[in-house]
Amino acid sequence: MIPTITLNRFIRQEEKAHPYATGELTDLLYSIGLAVKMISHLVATAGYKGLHGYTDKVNIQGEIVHKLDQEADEILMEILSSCGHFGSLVSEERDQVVTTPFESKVAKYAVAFDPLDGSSNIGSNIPVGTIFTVFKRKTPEEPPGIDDMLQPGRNVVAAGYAVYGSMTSFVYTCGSGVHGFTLDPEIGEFVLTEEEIKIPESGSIYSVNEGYWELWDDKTRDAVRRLKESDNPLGKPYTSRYVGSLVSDFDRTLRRGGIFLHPANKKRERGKLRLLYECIPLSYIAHVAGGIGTDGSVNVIDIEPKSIHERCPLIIGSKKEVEWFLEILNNNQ
Ligand code: AHM
Ligand code: MG
Repeated sequence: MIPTITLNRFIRQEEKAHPYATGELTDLLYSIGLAVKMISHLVATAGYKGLHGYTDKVNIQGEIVHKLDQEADEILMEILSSCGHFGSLVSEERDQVVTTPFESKVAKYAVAFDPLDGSSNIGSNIPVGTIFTVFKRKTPEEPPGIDDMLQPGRNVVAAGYAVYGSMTSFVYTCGSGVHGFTLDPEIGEFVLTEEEIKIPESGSIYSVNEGYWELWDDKTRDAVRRLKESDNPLGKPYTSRYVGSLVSDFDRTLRRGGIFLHPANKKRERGKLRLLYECIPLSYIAHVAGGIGTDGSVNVIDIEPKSIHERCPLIIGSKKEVEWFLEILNNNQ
């Protein structure tokens, strides 16, 4: 089969549907696509390039920075800076917001990314990925800054992720449909493989790190226990899958349905995952695909972020399982 629709062609077609589009978002998305191809190559060749170790840095989250985290962050930063359409940028690996000089250009967008999600799995040949969120800057007439980034998921203009696994896939949405692409390494292009992905209404998989069992509250424990028994929407035990790499766990949930959760626990009242570049983009994608992402009380895309590295509990997936889970969490008896 000759691949006829590449990622760039598809992005361009989406742009044409918006008569007032200036091409800046298109260019930004092309750049993310290019950076992701470079990171894919980096991940695939890291073993023999001696990149499977750690740097001597600790990031703002208190995690030791893997060499590949740093390299992936630099690739994204270089490529996005040279394309020039962001005013403010947030990376999991950088303490502060990166801004472009206001005088040089009135850049319209604010971008947040997790350059290499799941990097604790590197070296075990488990899929890792990149996640990104794009907002329009809130006050383009003002110099770029942190306010550009502190926007709820409902304001997202584009969100997506790449998974570097047995194949490299790229999934993104600009709000009208979630679309999936697969990297053809022979021609170096992402090729459209799924248009308008929809999360199944319900699924048969639950996905959670049960090592946190003792730290959960009773309601979370009760809901997870019922997923393993028969007192649940499926009427029989769900199958368990947990990769420990959010992009992979989410990608499976998007395609096969069911529920993924990384809830709050006694040690982490707001969970482990990061709001701006993990929970918001994936919840926005889930929302466009017909699913739900919640923190246990409200939809993640309705949360107003207060800081750039804020954390957020995440319960995400098919409507049926997520709504059922919420009923148990919010049942006062
Ligand atoms: P990272 O962005 O620093 O790699 O951390 C986030 C990762 C997610 O990919 C994954 O869902 C989660 O941490 C796994 O956490 P745990 O090992 O506590 O279950
Ligand atoms: Mg991550």
